[in-house]
Amino acid sequence: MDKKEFKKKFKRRLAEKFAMEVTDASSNELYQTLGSLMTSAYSQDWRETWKDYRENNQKQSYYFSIEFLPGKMLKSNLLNMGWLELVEEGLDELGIQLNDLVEIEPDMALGNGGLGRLASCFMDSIASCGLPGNGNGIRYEYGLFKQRFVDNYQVELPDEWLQKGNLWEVRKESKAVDVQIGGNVYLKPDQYGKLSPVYEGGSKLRAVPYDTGMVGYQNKIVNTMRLWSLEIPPEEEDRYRSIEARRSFEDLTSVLYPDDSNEAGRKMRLTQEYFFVSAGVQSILRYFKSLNQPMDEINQYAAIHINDTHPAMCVAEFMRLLVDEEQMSWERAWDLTRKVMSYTNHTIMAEALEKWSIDMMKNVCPRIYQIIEEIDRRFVEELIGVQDFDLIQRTRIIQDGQVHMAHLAIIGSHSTNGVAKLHSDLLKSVVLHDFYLLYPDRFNNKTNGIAMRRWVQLANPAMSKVLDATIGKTWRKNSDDLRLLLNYEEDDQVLNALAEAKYQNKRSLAAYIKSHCGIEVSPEAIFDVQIKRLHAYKRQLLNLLHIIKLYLDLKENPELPIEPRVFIFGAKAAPSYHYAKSIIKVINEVASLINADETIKGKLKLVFLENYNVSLAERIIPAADVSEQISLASKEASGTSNMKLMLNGAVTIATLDGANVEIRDAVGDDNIAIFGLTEGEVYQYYEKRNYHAIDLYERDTTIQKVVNALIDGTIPNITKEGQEIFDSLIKYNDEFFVLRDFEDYCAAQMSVNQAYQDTRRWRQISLRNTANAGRFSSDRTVQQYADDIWQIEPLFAHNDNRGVTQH
Ligand code: T68
Repeated sequence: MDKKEFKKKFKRRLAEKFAMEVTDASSNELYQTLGSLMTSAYSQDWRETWKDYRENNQKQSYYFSIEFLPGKMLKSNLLNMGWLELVEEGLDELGIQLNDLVEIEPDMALGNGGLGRLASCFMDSIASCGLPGNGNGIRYEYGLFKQRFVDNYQVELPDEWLQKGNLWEVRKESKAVDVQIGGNVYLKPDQYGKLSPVYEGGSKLRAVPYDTGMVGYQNKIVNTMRLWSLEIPPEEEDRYRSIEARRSFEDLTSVLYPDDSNEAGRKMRLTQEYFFVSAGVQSILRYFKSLNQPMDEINQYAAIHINDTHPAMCVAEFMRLLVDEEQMSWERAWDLTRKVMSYTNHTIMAEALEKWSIDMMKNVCPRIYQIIEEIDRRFVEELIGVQDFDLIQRTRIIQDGQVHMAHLAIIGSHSTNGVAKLHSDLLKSVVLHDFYLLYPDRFNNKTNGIAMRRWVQLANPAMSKVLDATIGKTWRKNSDDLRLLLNYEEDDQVLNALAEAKYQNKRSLAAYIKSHCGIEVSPEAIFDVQIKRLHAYKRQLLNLLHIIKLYLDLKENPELPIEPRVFIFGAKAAPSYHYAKSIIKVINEVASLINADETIKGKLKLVFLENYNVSLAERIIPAADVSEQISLASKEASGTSNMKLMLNGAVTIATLDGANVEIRDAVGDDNIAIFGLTEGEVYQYYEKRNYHAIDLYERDTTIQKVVNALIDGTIPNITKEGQEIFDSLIKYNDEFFVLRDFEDYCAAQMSVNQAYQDTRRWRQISLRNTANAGRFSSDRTVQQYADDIWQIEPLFAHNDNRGVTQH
């Protein structure tokens, strides 16, 4: 399609859909028109991709995730379709700005943070690598809450993302399935003595899939993300006549649980989990049966991936369908189940390791509980006398009245992976050590990655242009080619061009900050960024204490030779996470204090941007000079904002945690500021129990001064919160070693400050960060999953007009 044709089609579609001309239409009408042109253009490829998979009996992977966090899809789809430039120019000629239409689309925010965003990066990469893989999740009516600040406190508002409809989804009524919830199940012998389940009571939920096309990067592949929505089956209408009954039914899948890295342990959450697991597994089996292949070979057609433990019931549901519905023997079914399933662990935080009480599970999915009980019984039976008794007790699925979901996922699958080298090592040596003893071959690492297309090509067109002009365009398909940039580290023209792109991005972020927060920041200052969920282990507090120190130092000596800095935060706290919300309040109050204080001559600014989400990340990341990755070593499984920021040329201040270790390896010690305890040192403290925060406080006058500022009135309006945070450090012994790492962190900050003063050197460091980020592409990650875990292959074109781009 050329520009002329696009404009013609656009005008025609607008007339058909709205009986309007361009000049009369609202941005929303124009957005709907463009979207409808796009979906009709890629649906042909979507249908053909699906047909090709089917006709080739292609093995497919199914990524089960309770969260997906795609953000906006308009530009990403345009880019992947190869339409971006053409549409941008064509619209411009019609007097329409593409970016105005982008604003209309709500962020699709069906996830909390890293875990959901990773799932969406994978969806983009799987399609872009031409791999046959699908997503399976929940179509929440409300996404992650919208964050507002009122009196510097976080308040949460509902995210009604579906209010104006969703362009990209297709409701597939014909593919609906029913999910049985609650009631009683008992086993009854049939005429041959085989036990079959008989269900009594309970209710039936109708699961209706909404499919969204996952458009691959200029390769004609369109995969499917399938999100399940809950409806009342027509035959059950009578039970839901009252408003309350209807509401409590609909509530089941209407909201995303806003707790990241923490289990709420509520019955509704368990229902959500079973709902999308059962619907997804049933639909996989139904598709497989339509292929008329022997059930025994299903592992050659399907790979089911369990993204964290939330979908771990896939193991039991798959067993249920094979044994109860397909009459397969337990042994054969179990063998297949393990071959089909694989599992990724995303955390070592104890409170996030999901467990459900037996009672609750019996209540929500009684048959699944029976099956888990049988898996557990056989697990013990097989190992007793072979393995150490205590080891068996520690690894079994059911313990102390609780079902351990990670145990179910590991025992019922052939692969368990961590998300960065350090994390995978810790799984083997500490967190899942017992399982590593039992199944050493199942453990492996798959370091996370990010969708380069979104995080450079879309988010940072200014830098992309410089890259094209410097190293050619191949990096757009093969991110390893970013390394070619290293040939230019002494080339002042390139260094300046990259710096100019950064400056441009900083100017537009500064404008955003001005219009959204009313705060004036200078694009000449260092933009220092920490963007991630608010959590004690991520240590936003450490960052804040350093800011307070700088502020106090500047108050004492306004001539202090530091580069002007703008500290930028973006973070949501779980609504029930009191401590995290107190940190937000204190950061906001410190911001009010600092930003209004003219005596420090604008050397320091602090901005907490409201409602951090994917779209805001796309604005902040290209403008960042410094990336804060300062979690306590051993706590952050991987992190992914660290990768996005380095890719965009930010210099990282980091602990040796998660993927930071691999970023350090990629760029070398001179191009990153490492500080703080190592994971080994943290474990030593645990073992020896010899950390005493109060000693540090009493000994170190700087720490004293800074920590006291929380309670001595220096910062207004934080009487309660300041005390709470003070107590967490001093009275409750600083669980995340903030004070222990403080001095080292300040030194790292100082070294960054110095490096920035040498402009040329800084630009070189920044270039090296971008140049070495190629390995963190999620194209690489999903290819590793495809090769090592799922054993799926790209579909090769078997007719001429469906060429597949190889990566
Ligand atoms: C994150 N986990 C890890 N969890 O914290 C991060 N948890 O290090 C890693 O990079 C990322 O996963 C991808 O691997 C999460 O984001 C959650 O969001 C979550 C949600 C519900 C329940 C528990």
